[in-house]
Amino acid sequence: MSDTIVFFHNPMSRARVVHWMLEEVGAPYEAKLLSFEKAEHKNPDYLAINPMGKVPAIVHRGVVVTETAAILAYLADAFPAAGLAPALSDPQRGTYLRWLFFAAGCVEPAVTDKMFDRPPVERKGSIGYGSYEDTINALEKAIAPGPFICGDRFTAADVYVASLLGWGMMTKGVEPRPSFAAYVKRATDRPAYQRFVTQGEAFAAKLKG
Ligand SMILES: N[C@@H](CCC(=O)N[C@@H](CS)C(=O)NCC(=O)O)C(=O)O
Repeated sequence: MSDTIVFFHNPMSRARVVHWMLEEVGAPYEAKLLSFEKAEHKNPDYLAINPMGKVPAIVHRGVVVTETAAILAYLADAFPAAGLAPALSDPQRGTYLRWLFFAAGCVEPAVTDKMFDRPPVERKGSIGYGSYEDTINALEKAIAPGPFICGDRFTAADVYVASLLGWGMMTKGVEPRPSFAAYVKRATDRPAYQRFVTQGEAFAAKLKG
């Protein structure tokens, strides 16, 4: 069985987060580009991989992983030499998992609800993220000690949180607080991010044909 990671990708999507992560990990991968215009993500072959018909997805050692945060956690654990997750015995693992899950379960829906102008729900006690303001303020506290979520150590949680904040500030879904801008800059100054940007442009050009 091949050890190469097969990565189902569209460079104008959330799959960008996984692309950056793959560059951080440094393991061999093959990107399969899916055109949204041609609805290639709704082809039966791809629906057999992800019945949601959404990207990203990866297949590694015969197993499918979908959901951006799950893929990040999987890759960090599958390739420990990259040092992108605290070990099981490291108490920092709790902090790492906490904010990785918070990003997927709270930050993402809070920011997308705001971007798409979905009205705030009165019963915030029943909503997982409570309110946009509470979510963003909690995230700001998490990154405040810095430089990264687990202190000096850059992890997969930073790949996700910095991606969400960078995208959120670019699309005006997140206000550009100075602490967010500084954190995103620290995370994206990394060589792996720069490789991801260069390759992403090439992928986008290839899809355009
Ligand atoms: N919960 C998924 C969301 C993935 C997702 O929404 N992907 C979008 C692109 S950003 C997609 O594939 N949309 C195409 C469609 O649904 O037709 C994750 O976190 O990976």
